[in-house]
Amino acid sequence: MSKDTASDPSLPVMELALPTPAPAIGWEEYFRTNPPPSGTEDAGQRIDKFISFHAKANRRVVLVTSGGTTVPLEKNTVRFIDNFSAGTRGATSAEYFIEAGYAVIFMHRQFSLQPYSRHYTHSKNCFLDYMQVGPDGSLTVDPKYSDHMREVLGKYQKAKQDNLLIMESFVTVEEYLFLLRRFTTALSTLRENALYYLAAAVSDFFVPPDKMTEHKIQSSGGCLELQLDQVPKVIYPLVDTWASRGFIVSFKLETDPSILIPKSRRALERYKHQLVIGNILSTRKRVVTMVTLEDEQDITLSDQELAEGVEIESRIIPDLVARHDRWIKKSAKHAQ
Ligand code: 9Z3
Repeated sequence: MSKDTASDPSLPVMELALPTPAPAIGWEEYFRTNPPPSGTEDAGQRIDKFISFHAKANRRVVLVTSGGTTVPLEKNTVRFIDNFSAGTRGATSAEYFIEAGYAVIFMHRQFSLQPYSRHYTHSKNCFLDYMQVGPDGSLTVDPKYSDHMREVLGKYQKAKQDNLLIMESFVTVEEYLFLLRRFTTALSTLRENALYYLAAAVSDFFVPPDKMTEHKIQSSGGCLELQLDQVPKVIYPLVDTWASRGFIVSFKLETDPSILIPKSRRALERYKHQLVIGNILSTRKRVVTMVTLEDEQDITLSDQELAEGVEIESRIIPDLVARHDRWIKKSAKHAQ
């Protein structure tokens, strides 16, 4: 709350404004006091089936989270706060994981980019621009695009035929948290064969249901002052319990390059997972840094590679697969 408003009781204060900062809620209390959003269990059962299908084939499975979460400000939501992410990182990575032989659980923000279709959605072209009508009235793909489309279509159909991709969506941070717990717990049955690739941009702050207005906030109430509670850091239980034994990769997004590596390393020390991929908002498509407790390695694309359309995920995923190989071998050695 701003000083002026706090000291002048005659000024209107919205229902959302709180006088003192609320203490951060722990993850156990969060899950105890919030009911699971509808659809969580149905999605969980679809994922159970997918995992057991691939467990029989002894195939590795990766959970890719992708896109940004929203934080609704009203129960009947008109307004919400959003986190930045188009879903490019997650959708692109999912394709390269499939190419590397993994089955992919793609947990994404509704309407953000998806594997394969990403080549044609959210682009400068409307999908109709890829079509043409022949002299006989038949509808075909414009030959300018057909080579590329044939290649993408082939990969998409193969992924579908081999049941290598399942997609489930979230919108709010609450839906994200409940799905994440459900899916990681299910995937942990694969132990070291599971990889967790947490690329979604997750809100750090939210309005808990008991502090949320039922109806649309009225502008007639004056300035809107918001105080948001902290979202519980679920990466603690994720590493410790839900996904234990799997290879866990989180992303760190910063805008100030000078804090990227220290903050990535601090996350590793705190949560004790295997790898943080650090990226800077403005250069995220050209350079990322693979940070472990021991070292850090940049993956960088040259200007020429960028101009040729090389995607940085085509370098990130093979690097991760090699790390995951080593993780599996190391765990097998320990077990002997
Ligand atoms: C990322 O850092 C992703 O690489 C991007 C991808 C969101 C930058 P796009 O989808 O963008 O290609 O447009 N994801 C994680 C972002 C995040 O919120 N990280 C938190 C943090 O940095 C930890 S969960 O503290």
